[in-house]
Amino acid sequence: LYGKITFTMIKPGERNQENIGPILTKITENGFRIEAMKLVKLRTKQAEVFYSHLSDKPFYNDLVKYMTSGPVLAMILEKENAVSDFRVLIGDTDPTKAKEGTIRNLYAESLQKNAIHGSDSDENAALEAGFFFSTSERYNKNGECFLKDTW
Ligand code: YYY
Ligand code: MG
Repeated sequence: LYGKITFTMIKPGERNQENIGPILTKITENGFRIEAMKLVKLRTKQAEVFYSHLSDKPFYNDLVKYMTSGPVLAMILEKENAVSDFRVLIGDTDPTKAKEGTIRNLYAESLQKNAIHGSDSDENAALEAGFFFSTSERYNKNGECFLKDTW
């Protein structure tokens, strides 16, 4: 499992909601399998914990406010080299620097409202996946629930 999953969320906002279809198409066309998915509105505390490693940054409070302003579409995605391949697919954090055709290049509104999150390491992918989903909400490619004995 380790190395084969990444965690993502389509960020809040009207524009992102409108683009959910095209963004999901990009993701699945690039070989990622959806292992888990749900629309969920984060509580302030949850967003603070999710981004706690950025708590000393000047943009932290605004980031937490934005990320709790509406529901996010949270997903666990499976693919070989999921974390690094997905970071390539979403593009640079700053959409003005994101390569053409990347999700952030196509759909971001600004540096803050940059359309989508992607885990930055296998360790964080596992942590973030567990933060949003229980094992009973995760499905392998045979459509089976990720119960303990199948991991
Ligand atoms: O991993 P990634 O999302 O690409 O960037 P991070 O450095 O982890 O920052 C998380 C999040 O914070 C970013 O997606 C947008 C926002 N942000 C910001 O609002 N202003 C910055 N100068 C840097 C990041
Ligand atoms: Mg990050």
